[in-house]
Amino acid sequence: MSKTIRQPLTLATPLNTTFVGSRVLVYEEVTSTNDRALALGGDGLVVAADMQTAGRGRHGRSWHSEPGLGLWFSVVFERPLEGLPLAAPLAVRDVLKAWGEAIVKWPNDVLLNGRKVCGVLVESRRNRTALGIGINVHHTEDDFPFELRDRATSVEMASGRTCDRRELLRDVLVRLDERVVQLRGGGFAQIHAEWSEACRIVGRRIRHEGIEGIVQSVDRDGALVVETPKGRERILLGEIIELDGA
Ligand code: BTX
Repeated sequence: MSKTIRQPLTLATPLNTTFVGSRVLVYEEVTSTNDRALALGGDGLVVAADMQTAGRGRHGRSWHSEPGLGLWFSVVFERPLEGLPLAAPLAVRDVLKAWGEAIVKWPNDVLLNGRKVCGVLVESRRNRTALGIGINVHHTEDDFPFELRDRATSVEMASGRTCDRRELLRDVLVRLDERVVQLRGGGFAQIHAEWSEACRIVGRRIRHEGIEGIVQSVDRDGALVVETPKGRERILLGEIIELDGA
């Protein structure tokens, strides 16, 4: 059983948010904050942990969660919320702009100065959804496993400045709340357009599992609609290789 509440991650000031952060629980150790969030439930609940023993990414990949060095947290939503996987990276990007060149990489990574600093994982069980966000904060290059060193970064590595995880968590939760208010208020189309623009993928030539073509648009689910010599293809999952600039 994991122990609760470790001081460094508690939130110093009230969030004054509408939905996100109705409760905030900080654990020393969990398997995955998404697991804990889905088990506990409660709209707006935030579950954060200093350490995840089985942090995960998309499609069964693992998420490297070095203890104490990043923000590993999840937010619970008790009703389906279309657009959440698009809104979350926009919120993180908007906060990380203050720390370097922050961009959204399709489908929902955030890069800082060209390297992955954040990953987003949305998982649902019945009507309950957990939005999991991982942000590397205090890492130096040596804190990443060898295979990630040329692709990953942290907020402090990219900016060369010291970052307070509690302040960063608060900033992200506040931005996320604004996006959730927007989505719940019928703002899906606006968020979709903004995310589509942010990914800078439309017009690019890409390759994905033998398919090569030009991205025409991104649909409501975030899938790429690609014009290929054999007709239109839809790519929702997996890694893509960008072959040229827009
Ligand atoms: P993803 O599948 O896009 O990214 C996973 C891939 O990213 C890995 O295969 C690896 O190549 C790379 N990677 C792993 N760890 C890191 C890291 N720390 N920094 C940069 N690159 C890395 C992205 O999935 C979704 C990640 C969500 C993580 C959060 S943490 C809180 C919540 N709980 C949980 O178990 N997952 C989410």
